[in-house]
Amino acid sequence: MIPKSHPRYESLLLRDKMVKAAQKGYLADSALIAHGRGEAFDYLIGEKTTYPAKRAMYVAVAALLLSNNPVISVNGNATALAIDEIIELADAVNAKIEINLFYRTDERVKIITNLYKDHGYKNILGTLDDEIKYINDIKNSRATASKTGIYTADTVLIPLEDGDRAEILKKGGKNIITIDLNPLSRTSKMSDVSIADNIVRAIPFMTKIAEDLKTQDKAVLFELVNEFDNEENLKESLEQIKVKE
Ligand code: PTJ
Repeated sequence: MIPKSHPRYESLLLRDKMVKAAQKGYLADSALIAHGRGEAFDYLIGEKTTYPAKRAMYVAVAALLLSNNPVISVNGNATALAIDEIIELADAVNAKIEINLFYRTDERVKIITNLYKDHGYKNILGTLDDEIKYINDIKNSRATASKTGIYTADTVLIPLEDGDRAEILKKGGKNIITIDLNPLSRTSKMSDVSIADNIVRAIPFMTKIAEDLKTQDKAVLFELVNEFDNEENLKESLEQIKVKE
């Protein structure tokens, strides 16, 4: 039991979620290392959502709302930290949710599938009984793509991942959005819209933005997307990292 008065309460709560998820057997062995890297970046931005991250979130939500087949790709870490919030966002922007794991095993896919179902989300994709295709140029387990999900998606939201998938999916004509605390990660650099924020803050904020943007004219959403410069925004995100005593 973590006392609420602890100065690092929020951070300890997230660690606890990760430890419990590891005990349930659905995290990758290196998931806690990835979490630690995220923690370090979060610490350096003051554990707050920055202005460039907010700007990227508005653009990301606009892009999701403008898409015909948007998909949220989920791995072990994203599920452990924000399963309910991911389901809410999917509902808000009418996106599908698909399991995509770097360290894919049938056992992990089974546990994660059941978790989404237990949390009220029945149509999870990327499962053992889904029709799975493989993206040619991805040479690891992240190549899996559900026929009705990532394979045919026009926009894919990829939280918490550093690798070559974003670049390859983008080359395949998809619009790629990432949530990654590390603005220097390969995935952040290769994506169309990169949100340098903690997934636990970003996803609920995006759901709120969706409620607002849904009432706007489509022209407003197009303007948001068209005026955005990801490279410039990433530079600003990097400037938020302040090392001070
Ligand atoms: O479940 P699997 O098998 O797909 O494996 C998942 C991990 C996360 C282990 C795997 O994708 C991996 O090794 O990822 P990386 O290459 O460590 O990249 C994870 C990225 O997420 C890093 O750039 C971290 O900075 C970032 N990150 C970690 N925690 C958070 C985060 N970004 C946002 N919110 C976080 N809470």
